[in-house]
Amino acid sequence: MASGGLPPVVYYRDVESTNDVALALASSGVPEFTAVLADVQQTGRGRLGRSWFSPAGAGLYLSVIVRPEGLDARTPLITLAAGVAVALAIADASDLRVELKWPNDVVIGRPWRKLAGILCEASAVGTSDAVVVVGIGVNLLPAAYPAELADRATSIDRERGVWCDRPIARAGLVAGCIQQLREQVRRLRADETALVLDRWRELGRAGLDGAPVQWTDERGPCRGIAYGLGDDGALLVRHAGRQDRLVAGDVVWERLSRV
Ligand code: BT5
Repeated sequence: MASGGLPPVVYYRDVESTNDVALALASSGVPEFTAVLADVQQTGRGRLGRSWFSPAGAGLYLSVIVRPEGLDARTPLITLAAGVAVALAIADASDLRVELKWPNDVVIGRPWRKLAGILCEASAVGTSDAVVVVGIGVNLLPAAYPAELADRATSIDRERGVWCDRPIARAGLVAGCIQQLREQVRRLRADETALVLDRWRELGRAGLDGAPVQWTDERGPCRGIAYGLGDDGALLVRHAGRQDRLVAGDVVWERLSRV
């Protein structure tokens, strides 16, 4: 189906992972921002080999094809741009006050609960067929989360609570995510990267403004203070009297996320 001038959205009822379908589709030459949408995923995945709980009908499982042509060194910023896009699309569709947790989880409340996660996967890097698939999982309706997620995950409809007289408009949110992603990637291409990063800083300010954090790197477990987002997308932290840049991995916010 195509709507409102958007590239095609290919719909499946049941898939292993929408990212796999999109990666396969990308090699067939479909236009940029072609998307794959499913009702349920059997093996939805997160980063670092983790899984994404994807129950039937309760979430949005969407993968969008981005062609990094013209982005060059800005290609890694697609992951932050995707966080901005999904946070803005959710806020627009639901009026919820969502926030970003580095690098691109969409979270809400105190302590943070995760409303949406994003997994960017690249293929054919360095060739003219290079592609980045932006996989977006958004929890729409309350679901029977596995025990380890019960107090860390939430859904749009749960957060809207009494204000919610009808379920979130799924098609509108799909279109919003794709349009916002297209806009944020356009900004990266047009050398308006600062606009994307400043939007990220606004949405993520609670976690940047002197927030105590923990992470693990080659030196072992570390503690520090997060104080900003670098222009290359790194999380800036003060640690043991010096300044560090975290470029990947997991960070725990001591006062904001559940440790
Ligand atoms: C992510 O990974 O947050 C990326 C999730 C991307 C999912 C989409 S769905 C469409 C596309 N197709 C796919 O196969 N994947 C993408 P990460 O930051 O590693 O977070 C994963 C962790 O989030 C898990 O280990 C759980 O702790 C938690 N989690 C799993 N399912 C969740 C859910 N439905 N809601 C909230 N948290 C969840």
